[in-house]
Amino acid sequence: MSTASLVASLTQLRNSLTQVRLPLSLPGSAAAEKAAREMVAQLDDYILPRLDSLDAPLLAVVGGSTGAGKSTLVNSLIGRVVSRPGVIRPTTRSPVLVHHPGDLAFFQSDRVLPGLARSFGQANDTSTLQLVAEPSLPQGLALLDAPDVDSVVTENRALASQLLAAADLWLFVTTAARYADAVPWEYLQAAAERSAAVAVVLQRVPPGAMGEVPQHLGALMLERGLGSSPLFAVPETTTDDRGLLPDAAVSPIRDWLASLAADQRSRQAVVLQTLDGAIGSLTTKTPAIVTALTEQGESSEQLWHDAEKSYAEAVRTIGVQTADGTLLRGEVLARWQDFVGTGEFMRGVEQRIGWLRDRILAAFRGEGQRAEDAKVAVQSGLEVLMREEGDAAAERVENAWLANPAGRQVLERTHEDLSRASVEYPGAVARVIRDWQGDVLELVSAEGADKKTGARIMAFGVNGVGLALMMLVFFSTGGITGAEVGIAGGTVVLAQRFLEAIFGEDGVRRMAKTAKEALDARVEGLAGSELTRYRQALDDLGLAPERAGEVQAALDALRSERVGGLALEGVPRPSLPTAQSLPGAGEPAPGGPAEPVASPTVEGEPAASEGVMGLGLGGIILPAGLGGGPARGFVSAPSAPVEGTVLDADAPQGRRLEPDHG
Ligand SMILES: Nc1nc2c(ncn2[C@@H]2O[C@H](COP(=O)(O)OP(=O)(O)O)[C@@H](O)[C@H]2O)c(=O)[nH]1
Ligand SMILES: [Mg+2]
Repeated sequence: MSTASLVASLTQLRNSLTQVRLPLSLPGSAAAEKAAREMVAQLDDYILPRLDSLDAPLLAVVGGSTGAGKSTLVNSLIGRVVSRPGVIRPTTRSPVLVHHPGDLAFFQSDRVLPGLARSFGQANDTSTLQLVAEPSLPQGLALLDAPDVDSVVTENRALASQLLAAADLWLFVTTAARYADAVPWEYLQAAAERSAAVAVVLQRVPPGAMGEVPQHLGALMLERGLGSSPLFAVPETTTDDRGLLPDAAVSPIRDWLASLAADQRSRQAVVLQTLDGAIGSLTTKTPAIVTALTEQGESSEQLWHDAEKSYAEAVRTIGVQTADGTLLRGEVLARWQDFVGTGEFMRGVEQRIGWLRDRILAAFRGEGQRAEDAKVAVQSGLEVLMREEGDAAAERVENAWLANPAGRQVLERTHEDLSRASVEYPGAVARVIRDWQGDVLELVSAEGADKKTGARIMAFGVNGVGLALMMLVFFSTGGITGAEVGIAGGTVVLAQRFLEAIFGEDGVRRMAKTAKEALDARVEGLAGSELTRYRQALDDLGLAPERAGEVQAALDALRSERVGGLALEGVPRPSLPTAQSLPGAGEPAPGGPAEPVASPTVEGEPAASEGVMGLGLGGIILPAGLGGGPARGFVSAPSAPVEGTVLDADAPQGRRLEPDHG
């Protein structure tokens, strides 16, 4: 795997994630949308810039809850006040990044955290990073004092998360009084899940609790996957007039940081661990986003299906009722009978067909107002049917959508009244009927192209012939059989005989079929234009059905890039520093020199020392004593021996503990 191809697949993932829109609020969609946003931010703020310059300085972000002593810690590590400790809260102050002057270029550019402006003086907004150059800080290490993770100010919290996501190393600060609080643990848990390099600083431990509290926190860390992270316990002391802690209280932390900074391989180990963890967490978080995208698409599909189904039903109902005789009732029948003449000729149709024919022919010759009335009756009969079915279809869709959370959301968002047919519908219905009547007349005229037939049609008038054809259509599935002929049936038989006399039996059958198909097609078109309202409402959601596949493809590409974890071309994975490699860490442990020291042990559980995957420095580190004088900063580190001691729960405070091999 080359860095370039890893960067390419990460960029592909980034670009597809920026397109993620989950407009329907479904279970998990808000979380997935937030995750996608955060993943893009982490790619931009950290992963991509870090891959671009693996040897850039290590950024240690100091995070934790309000008043935990983050600013105090940063100041005490540096030996001067670079970040004002907060007294009045909540305050919005730009986060302070302390760096070696030689590393300025790395932090001044938009290589990391490109969304934040840079300032060299105090700034008071959450979109600026205040840069402070500090010559005593070792080159290759920068400290960032982040806002409170539990700030009451939303932007502060968001910025704290963003900064922690951009950290090579988290220096997580908590206090003896509040280390069990939920919010900081959510962050620590998240760090553990993506195996970010973490060190925990436990502030303000009362002298009497030195044996117990760090041990308990260590056990919690071990339980939650942070067993390989070092835990620094800082005793409760008074701060000096500048608000700094005594040097001895923080020197183990400073020495540890300095030793990391001094050793390029250790630095790289930290970077690779966090980077690998961050990339790994992208691959574990992405499937939920693909699922969320798929679910949005499926919901929208389901809603579209509901709409289509309902309109298909309307089309079917109209199709059936324009053929089964339903229409040949009331006005249509009355006007048709007015037209052809009523009364006695309805009797004995079959026997007296010859007489009837003469009667009908006579009636057709007399067309005029009566033909017009019958045509209007046909129009309004069809209109009533289509409008009723149009409203019923809309109502069915609305009910189906109301029964579905996604449907309710679409109904709420749309400006259309989807509870009934569209305002254009009645006009469209009238047009469709007129057009169909036009189709029928055209059909009749076309048949009339044949001279003999044409002459007959002319004799009766195109309108009358067309009307007879419509009557036939309306009863085409009515199943007329001699014995069962009712009044409607009788009139239709009349029409049929009449038409057969002009066009012949086959011709009539063919024309009736063509006319019916033309009607069905027009009704289908009508439903289609009503359906556009639903299509529009769903399209307005802005879902892109191809998105899920794109994100999945990017994920697959990334997965195939990092089979077996991050191992970059030309960047050998360094072995991680162990406690023994720290200056002054004492003799190697008798059982195994490579083991880290004194992981917090919990009864019945294995010591964290068995997993040397983290910083390789799990364990609890206590200060040796508090007589160390005022804060002195990094100047003399790391040549001075580490003053920290590693806690043994059973040993008196301040004595070294040999590794626990139990
Ligand atoms: N006595 C004492 N005060 C501390 C200690 N650490 C922090 N403080 C005080 O606690 C308050 C909050 O500290 P600060 O560093 O601003 O916390 P932050 O919100 O995490 O940055 C300040 O007034 C500090 O002076 C400590 O170890 N001992
Ligand atoms: Mg602070």
